[in-house]
Amino acid sequence: MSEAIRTDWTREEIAALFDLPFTELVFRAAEVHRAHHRASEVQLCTLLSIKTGGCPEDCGYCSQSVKADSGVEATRLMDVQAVLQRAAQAKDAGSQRFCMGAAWRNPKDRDMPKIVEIVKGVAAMGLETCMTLGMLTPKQAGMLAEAGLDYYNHNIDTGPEYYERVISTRTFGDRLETLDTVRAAGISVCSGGIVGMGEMRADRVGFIHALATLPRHPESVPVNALVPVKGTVLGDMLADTPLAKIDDIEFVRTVAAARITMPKSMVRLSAGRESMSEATQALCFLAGANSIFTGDTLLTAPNAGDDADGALFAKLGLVPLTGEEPMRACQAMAAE
Ligand code: SAM
Ligand code: DTB
Ligand code: SF4
Repeated sequence: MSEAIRTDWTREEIAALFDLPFTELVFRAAEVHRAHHRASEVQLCTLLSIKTGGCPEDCGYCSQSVKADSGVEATRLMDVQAVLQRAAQAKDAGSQRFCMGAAWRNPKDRDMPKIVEIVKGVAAMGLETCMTLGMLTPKQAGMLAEAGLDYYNHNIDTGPEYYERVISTRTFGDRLETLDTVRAAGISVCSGGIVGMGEMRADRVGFIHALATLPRHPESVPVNALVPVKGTVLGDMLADTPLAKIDDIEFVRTVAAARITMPKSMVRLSAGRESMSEATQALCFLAGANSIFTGDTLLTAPNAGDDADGALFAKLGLVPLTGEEPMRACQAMAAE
């Protein structure tokens, strides 16, 4: 089971995983999960939007695009102290990683000193740090690395063929370039995407394929279910064609394919949990998801909330992942 980590997956192989009988697929994913992680442990991450709305990009799913009529108010970049206060609250609530998002196409150089201060402050609290700020220059990535940033989130969102149907202001290639820049700076990569944007299964195969064939797999792979926001292109499309909503079983298949192809990565069950049943979430954990966002809010959209998550964890016998790296945890268990 502890086969070598592969980055040479073919689309045909990944399509064949999706085509497996559901129980066979989930069983295989659960086997891979157990070989590389402690299956009852789930990483808790907290999100904060440090700069909301007014984004010049036209991502069809996003409430923060200037093109969306979503009612999200544009704000300026938060003050360092205000961010640190929210990070402290997240730590008190048991979060391991603090993920900060900005509605930018890319940060401006004049924003960087404040961003650097924020990274240093959050890291000093003993939290893992993650930022998602859009495209980066090598110089900006270097500044983040030097500040001690642990992870950079930059999603490829969907398969390469469907990308231009969702976003026109940048290309799939632009996304890959920033991922390269982040890697080259020595920052760990968080990259995933969104399921349920009206794409076909072949696009979901292409999405997993693109991640699983990167020279190194992203350390974190967020799998979001589209949160349909009124006033966004995709939110409105979904409201008009409810059948386009992703089927729960197909969502779980996508999680399982991510787990099997990227065995060591943390697979994050991300946006969309607030409208997912406990049973679907349980299937996702069985299929290898081992990370979630906690709290009542994602960036602008509602999240499941700590009370619901506490109850779910108790019901399923899940526990928060502690600071120990999953692989080291596995090896320690094997040595016992
Ligand atoms: N502006 C930066 C960027 O796009 O890289 C960072 C923030 S952006 C909001 C982070 C990610 O959130 C997007 O890449 C997308 O995958 C996800 N996201 C945004 N809106 C979403 C929605 N309505 N449903 C699900 N995921 C969403
Ligand atoms: C990711 O893949 N999902 C998070 C995080 N990375 C930045 C964001 C989800 C956003 C959901 C919609 C919203 O809150 O506006
Ligand atoms: Fe801007 Fe990011 Fe939203 Fe796209 S996903 S509109 S880049 S904030």
